[in-house]
Amino acid sequence: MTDTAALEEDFLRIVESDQRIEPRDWMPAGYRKTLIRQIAQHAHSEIIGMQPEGNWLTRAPSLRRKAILMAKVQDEAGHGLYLYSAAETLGVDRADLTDMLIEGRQKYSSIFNYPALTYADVGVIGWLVDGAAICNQVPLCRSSFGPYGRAMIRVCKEESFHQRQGYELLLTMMKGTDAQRAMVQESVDRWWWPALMMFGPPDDESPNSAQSMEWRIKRHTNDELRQRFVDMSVPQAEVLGVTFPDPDLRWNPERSSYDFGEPDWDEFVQVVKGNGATSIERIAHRRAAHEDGAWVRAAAAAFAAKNDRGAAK
Ligand code: FAQ
Repeated sequence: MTDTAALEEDFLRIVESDQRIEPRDWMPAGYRKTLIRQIAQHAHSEIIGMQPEGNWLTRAPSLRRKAILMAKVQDEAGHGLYLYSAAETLGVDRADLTDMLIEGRQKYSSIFNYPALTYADVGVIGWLVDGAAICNQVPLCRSSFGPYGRAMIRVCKEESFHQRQGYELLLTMMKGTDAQRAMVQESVDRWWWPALMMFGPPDDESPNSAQSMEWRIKRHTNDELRQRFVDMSVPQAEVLGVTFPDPDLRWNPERSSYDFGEPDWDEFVQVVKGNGATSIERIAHRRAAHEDGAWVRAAAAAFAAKNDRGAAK
């Protein structure tokens, strides 16, 4: 057996016995590449994902709502930072990842290419977008790569709070006026299908799933998680008093699950290609924030260099 074959066998033994691969362990080049792609895309999503709700911070209807929203948006920044740190353990530099994002060479979640048009969107993003994120990310806590799985544990705890604050906001609005109830329903109508698309393309069109499942980076397929999300969301919608814009949504007693319609996959492809309603604006905003922050990075680097010189004396 060659050295590489022995290393690969050892790697697979660790993965298949549900132990963790750590940054200094040997790993196949494809495993490293897939993780960098997925973790970077995930980190970018958290950072770009601050924008739709961040847009409402100055217009929150009360101090309480503002404090909650500010905490949530700051949490998303934190998630981005844990994830960039996890990616860095694989030998990439977060500055390069940021460059790839703002040059359009790396993706971020399709969901953040839709605008947040009303205050109900803040609640619906918490309920459905964070809800979908949790559904996808709880299994990632058991991802085979140690730093990613451990980052996910904390992220999921915080996402649970995000989901609850969104649902609580919507419950409050649904107890309000007819105009508030109509605003919630209109928002649900716009976000439902994009939320289903967050889970990625259908399994038979998902080029990465099979290998990522074998490596236990992903623990469930895109369609399995999409189904789990639908099953979890329908009873929540009933309690809230809203409906989902899908005439094919109905309980299937044989499967003990809900049947549901097909998302518009052409729209998904267009959004992922950068043709979403807010795609240009999101990247322009991220680029401007990055450029505006250049002085902070320069100051931090100068401070670190000064400390290094002090330590060397
Ligand atoms: N958007 O072969 P697959 C959040 C790409 S949560 C854009 O199935 P994979 C919290 C995919 O990268 C949102 N691109 O890929 C929050 C691949 O690209 P390639 C972020 C998508 O990786 C809430 C190609 O399509 N969560 O931010 C999408 O096996 C509220 C083929 O797809 C994560 O990133 C999409 N929706 O499965 C923040 C979770 N779906 O190969 C603020 C971690 C697929 O051309 C406010 N990621 N693509 O480069 C994952 O679990 C997986 O990467 C999937 C995709 C499931 C997203």
